[in-house]
Amino acid sequence: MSDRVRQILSWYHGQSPGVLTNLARMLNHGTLAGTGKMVILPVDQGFEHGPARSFAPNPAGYNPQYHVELAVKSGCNAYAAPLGFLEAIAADYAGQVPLILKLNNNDSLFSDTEPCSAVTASIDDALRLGCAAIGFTIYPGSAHKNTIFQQIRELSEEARAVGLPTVIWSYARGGGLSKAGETAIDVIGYAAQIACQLGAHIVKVKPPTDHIEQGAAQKVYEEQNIPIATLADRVRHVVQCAFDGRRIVIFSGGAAKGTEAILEEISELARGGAFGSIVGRNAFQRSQGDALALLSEIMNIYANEAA
Ligand code: FBP
Repeated sequence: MSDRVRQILSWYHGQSPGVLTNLARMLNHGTLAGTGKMVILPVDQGFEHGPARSFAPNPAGYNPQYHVELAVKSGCNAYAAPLGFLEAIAADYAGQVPLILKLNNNDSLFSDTEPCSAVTASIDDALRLGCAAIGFTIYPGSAHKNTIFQQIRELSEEARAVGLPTVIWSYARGGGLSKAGETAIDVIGYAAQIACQLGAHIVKVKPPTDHIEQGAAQKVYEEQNIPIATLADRVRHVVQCAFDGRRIVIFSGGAAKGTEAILEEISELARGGAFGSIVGRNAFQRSQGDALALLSEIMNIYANEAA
């Protein structure tokens, strides 16, 4: 057990041995094992965006086995997916990579400005599949936020009781927020804080921009001179919003973009103190060779930052 992993686990003081063991399982797996950094492969886009939008750019990805192979070969800390994808591979790949079962999902067939994902799997499913954690998306800002918050309260309570940590995808979204506001620095910091307050052990947010959405927040950012000029500044602030860095905060990859752009972004995330990245489309929409090369470069950036 490295000093860094020991230190991170100490921030989760009071959690059950099962939760701590599963957090350690993820932190100690793969290329970044022991560094305190994580790279996770999430493949729920087939459900969230539809199969063609997700897998046509690299048709090998229609096959559930492709993604777990990618996660194993690249040395990801964990692989996250909905029930169907995990059921298709969990037995054949048992013990090869920690799994995170996405317990709720939303689809794009009904476009709702006030999103609310459906609960699509259970804690029993996560245990049966040998998962190291549950995953859950919350939409702070949605008119359905109270229902969503109550759902995760119940599910994470159940998960804790059986020693499973909770990973919260915290995506602010809803009629009261502008499109730019969804990734505004004040909103992303707020989304990270809400996830932590809901008991997330790992928080996932989008990289923040320097836009400030809320008038009341704008005043404070200006008066207190909170640095938000660079992405690294903003990431530092988001990590501070997550219990002053005492919760693992990782950042999503977003729509597919060029290798240089993504590596530049990852360098800034790492400089700002991100604990890692959760990169879906930018990984599985490339050929396997290109994805392995990209994930290896991403992991190198985090490893160098940790060293
Ligand atoms: P990507 O790296 O492909 O952006 O994946 C991260 C992720 O959180 C997925 O788990 C999820 O399907 C997707 O982003 C949601 O994206 P959005 O709701 O913004 O379209």
